[in-house]
Amino acid sequence: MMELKGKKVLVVGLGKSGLAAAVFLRRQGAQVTVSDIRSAESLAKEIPALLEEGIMVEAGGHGLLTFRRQDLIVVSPGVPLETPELVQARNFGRPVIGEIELAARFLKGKILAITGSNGKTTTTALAGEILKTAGLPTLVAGNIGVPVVELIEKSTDETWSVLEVSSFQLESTEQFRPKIAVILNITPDHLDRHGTFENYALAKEHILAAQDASDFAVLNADNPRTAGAAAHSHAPVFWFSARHPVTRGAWVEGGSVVYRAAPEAAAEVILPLAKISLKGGHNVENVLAAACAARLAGVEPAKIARAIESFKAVEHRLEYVATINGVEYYNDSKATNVDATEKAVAAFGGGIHLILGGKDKGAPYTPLVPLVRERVRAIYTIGAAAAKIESQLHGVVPIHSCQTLAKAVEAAASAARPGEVVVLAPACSSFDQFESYEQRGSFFKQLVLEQRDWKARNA
Ligand code: UMA
Repeated sequence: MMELKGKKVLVVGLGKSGLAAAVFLRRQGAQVTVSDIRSAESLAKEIPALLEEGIMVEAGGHGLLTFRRQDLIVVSPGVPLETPELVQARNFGRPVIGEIELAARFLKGKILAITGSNGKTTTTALAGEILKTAGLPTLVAGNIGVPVVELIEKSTDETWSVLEVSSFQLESTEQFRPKIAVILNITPDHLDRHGTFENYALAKEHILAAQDASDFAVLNADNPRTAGAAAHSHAPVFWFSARHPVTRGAWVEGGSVVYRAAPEAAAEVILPLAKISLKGGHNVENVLAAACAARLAGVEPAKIARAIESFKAVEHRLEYVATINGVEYYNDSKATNVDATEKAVAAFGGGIHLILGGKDKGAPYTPLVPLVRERVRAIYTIGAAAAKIESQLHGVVPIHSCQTLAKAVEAAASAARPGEVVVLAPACSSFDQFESYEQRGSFFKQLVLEQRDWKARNA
């Protein structure tokens, strides 16, 4: 544990993570300053409470001198490490760590950490539910929406902290050492921040860096990049696969999820696939990963099965919204990259009216072509990425240029026939038109429910 009393600490970014880190550091006796590029007016809600706690605030930009004068700098996940003021501070020998790393230095108990390009929120929530069902003292946090720093005071030596961790958060870890580290899959995402796929993949694989032989790595045997990560693991590797048996770990056999702890051990049945209420083949992978991690945490198969059976989709992740005139509506606003959209499309047999677009993240949309041709009736584009999507998917299926989500829902609702589905799985982030994917998803749901009311009135 590091000594913070009297230390000058700068927190960069005043979102959820920065706020939680600043308050924690202040309570440890540090002299805390927070720096944010947003203006003082837009931080008007946060500033008075911070000043009251004795925390200084620099708003409207990052000052080179502010950064240079610190003993420690704690960065929010959304702030790129290549930000010039951070680069300069590092050149001056100032230690720079992320909010997760700060938390890791104080958190008690064991960590089950989950990363991946897709499925990490669902798998984190599910693993948390399984551990809770088994009666283990469990806290759930991280990229799922709760800064890990907030767990410090609640954690004891018995606690399992089940954490969703993103590439942004893993980029700046040093001592963050999960007892169980899960990498679900690695496919291109966030290239606008990490520059190359290699850098992005390395950030994710950093989840394994501080582990040792007493820990466990849980890796996806079906994803080429995660399978390759085994070579860097200091911890014994357990596998999960939706396609074939694994030497140790979880897989699908005879229509059931099964597990074995060692190559010579008999496979134990955890539950039949038919009892999983989550939709889509990708969720089978999430279930396999969560079940494998939970077995490694010592949970009995029957308790794992009970938690999985009663687990419903997390909001904005292929979430069922409504059925209107025989058309089902699904909100997958969290599908913020091409791979997630492929999984959403693959979850339905056909007749899909697909809403795509938002802020482009630098990866091509062409990998969608085969599935779109096979299962999608029409595409409705929105947001800044519309032109790129339209040119890359041109001629595959009809594309309607809608600009806004409201127009897209209206157009899809009037085109869809009974038995078909309307899916928001945009393959892009939301920041061109919305504050977050949550806001986009909630707005979609509101639009769908308005359609339902309108159609009911006019029936
Ligand atoms: N800011 C600066 N300087 C910069 C950039 C940003 O001052 O150069 C400021 C912004 O003005 C803003 C603050 O930083 O005031 C925002 O910080 P943040 O983006 O780190 O946001 P938080 O509210 O702290 O939320 C973060 C995660 N956000 C990101 O990684 C972008 C949340 O994940 C996470 O839930 C939360 O910490 C708690 O752990 C969100 C996310 O979009 C859901 N994650 C990405 C994803 O899932 O794809 C990785």
